[in-house]
Amino acid sequence: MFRLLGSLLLVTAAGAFAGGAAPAPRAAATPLDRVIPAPTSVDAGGSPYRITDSTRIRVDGSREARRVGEYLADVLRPSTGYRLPVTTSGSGGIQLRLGKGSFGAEGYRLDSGSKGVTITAAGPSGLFHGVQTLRQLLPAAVEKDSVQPGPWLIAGGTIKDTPRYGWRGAMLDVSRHFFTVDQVKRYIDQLALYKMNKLHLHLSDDQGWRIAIDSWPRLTTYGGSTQVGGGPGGYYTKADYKEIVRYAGSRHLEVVPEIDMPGHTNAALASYAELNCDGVAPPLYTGTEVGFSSLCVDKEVTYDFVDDVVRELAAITPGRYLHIGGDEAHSTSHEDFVKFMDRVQPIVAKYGKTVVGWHQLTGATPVKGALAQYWGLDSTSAEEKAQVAAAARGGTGIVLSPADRIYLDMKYDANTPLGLSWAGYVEVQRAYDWDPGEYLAGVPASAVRGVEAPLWSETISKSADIEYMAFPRLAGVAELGWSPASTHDWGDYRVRLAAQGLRWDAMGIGYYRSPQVPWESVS
Ligand code: TNX
Repeated sequence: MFRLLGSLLLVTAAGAFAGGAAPAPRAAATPLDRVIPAPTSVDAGGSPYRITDSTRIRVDGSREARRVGEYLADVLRPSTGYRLPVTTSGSGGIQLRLGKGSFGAEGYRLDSGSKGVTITAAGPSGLFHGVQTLRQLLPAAVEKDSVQPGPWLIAGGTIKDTPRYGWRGAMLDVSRHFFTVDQVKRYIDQLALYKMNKLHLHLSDDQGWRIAIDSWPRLTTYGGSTQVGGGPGGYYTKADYKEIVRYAGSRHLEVVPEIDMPGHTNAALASYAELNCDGVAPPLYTGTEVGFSSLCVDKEVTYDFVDDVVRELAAITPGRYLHIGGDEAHSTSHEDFVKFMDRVQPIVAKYGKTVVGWHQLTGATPVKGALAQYWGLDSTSAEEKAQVAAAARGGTGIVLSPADRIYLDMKYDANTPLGLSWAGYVEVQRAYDWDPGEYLAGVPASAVRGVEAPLWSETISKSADIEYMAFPRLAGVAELGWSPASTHDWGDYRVRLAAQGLRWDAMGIGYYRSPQVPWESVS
């Protein structure tokens, strides 16, 4: 079981002063094992490191390490007020090194002592994740955007850390309500704090088509012109989308774009009459019903359309995956659904991408290498679960998004002003307290690729809404995706989570103050 070091570790900063100037104040350094997601191993001890106005961020010669160094400097400069130059020369201070070790592609090692803090990783993603750990070891005030008094202490010891899963995702529904590039970037920054590495964008649904497709321009100019409740909607130009992809990449997240098919397509059907079986375009839709729309499975134009959309989207997506939806196709017969998926999956492969679908894809024939995203509940039928498990045993990878655990649009309780409750209320403990490795009976552990927290936006229309629903649950999802099962312990987690509240306060994130968490108040 994961054990906390106990109460705050009191350390004296005096030993950290090489120059031995004024006596340093006594201050609390955050224990190394207070981090979320819980690291794989923590070996606390030794003197702390103190960041001062003479601290430098030292990187090796690589461009990637320098980029991570600049990112760290951008995080630390506003609140410390220090210059923190990023340099390739000298020793001591904060060092970011690419090197050999058993870290995996995303893991890292952090060593802290009186002379400095060194983060070592095999690749830039590992350095970046190590930097997120370093951030959490500093006082919460480090997250403020004005100069704070410090002192800026990092407890001594070593952290070795490698993620449990390669898929640690969050989905944002930009269709039901549109979110601007800046709003998406804000969420990306928040996801990066917890070492999440996938941003799944739900780019099309009945209420709006949000990504420009040059060969079918009315998808956005008309199909993107509204949203739930009848607001103005919006869409991403290709340049906007590329900017989201670039920004996500700079935070080591891969964008997974979704075009939901064959259902959830009213915005497309309204934009082009020929996509409808009867040749008649329905009106735009601004309600919140699901399951009433379907592309016309028997028309060839449908596959020309899908080919164009997938080709253009794949061309601006450097990531490996393309999500084709497939959920709630209630107005498509089973036979048609299978026919449709048999035609569409090879199109995704043709443009070099790996298919991801909602788990209804397992009711058709997932192509080799496909991933199915499970969004069922405890109460989902044994038959449906067995179908997913059989696909998993046949080689389909599973990403877990159980709706009654990690749907971020579910209300916390009856008083939550936002969100839905069709999957029940999801309080913080319920979102955290389950094991992805053992969640679905009959699914081999090796088939589980990770976890993803969807945020559907029927009731969500601004950043403050996103944040209230995501925090604190998102941190728990991140821990499920990153930390070894052996660290999983609600009693410890809630204490670590409580400390995060101060960071969210410092960042201006308005989170849900769950009564299940012993929040710390500002000191
Ligand atoms: C189900 S989950 C949906 C979405 C809704 C969501 C609301 C899934 C694959 N489909 O269309 O927005 O519930 O919670």
